[in-house]
Amino acid sequence: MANFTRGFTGGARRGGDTRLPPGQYDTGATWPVLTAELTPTIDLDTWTMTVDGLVEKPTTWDWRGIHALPSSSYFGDIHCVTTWTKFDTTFAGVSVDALLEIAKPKPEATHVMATATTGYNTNLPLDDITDGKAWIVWEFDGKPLAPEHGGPVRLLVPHLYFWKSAKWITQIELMDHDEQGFWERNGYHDRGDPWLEQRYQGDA
Ligand SMILES: Nc1nc2c(c(=O)[nH]1)N[C@H]1C(S)=C(S)[C@@H](COP(=O)(O)O)O[C@H]1N2
Ligand SMILES: [Mo]
Repeated sequence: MANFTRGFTGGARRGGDTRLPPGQYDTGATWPVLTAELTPTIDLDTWTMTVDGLVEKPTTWDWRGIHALPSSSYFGDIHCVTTWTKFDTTFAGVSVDALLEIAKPKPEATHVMATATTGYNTNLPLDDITDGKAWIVWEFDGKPLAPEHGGPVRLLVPHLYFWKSAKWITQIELMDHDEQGFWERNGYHDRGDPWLEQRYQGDA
């Protein structure tokens, strides 16, 4: 019988509980797919990403244009409100900061709505997608992001529950107020910090 230590086996917790937010479990090597709508087929020749609303310069990037921006990657964990956490993910794309540097949010902008080509949307405080906390990504583990995981391009906001990371994102609209997106209207929290366990409306 193999002699093993709990904590060093696949699927077991690593690094004790310190990396696992309250109420979460380690999903190990698997990456569950959670999609409310059908996975869309997206043509890279016509794909665009727009930042508009309360900005000085509403801007739309095409596939070439967004790849011309400085690349940026994320290495770390992701947390879904359905209680799985995936450790040590690697995503690559561009930082949302790079897009905002060009579009220039107006001073009155406080929140954003991130919208997918499918109509799925989710709201975020502007502060949660600035200063190196959010990315527009097209690679996972060095390979093109799979369609079921939001490929060709999704939003990644890893410090919040993963429903904030809109798959197939095409628009970030800057607003001077908060407005609820798809899951928020259906009872999920407006912010969704996994460390504060902000799962549902009414949670701290
Ligand atoms: N467009 C879109 N984005 C979405 C969702 C969705 O249903 N549609 N689900 C959200 C939820 S609840 C989670 S947990 C993650 C799941 O991403 P994954 O399927 O790549 O694990 O995407 C988020 N982004
Ligand atoms: Mo989720």
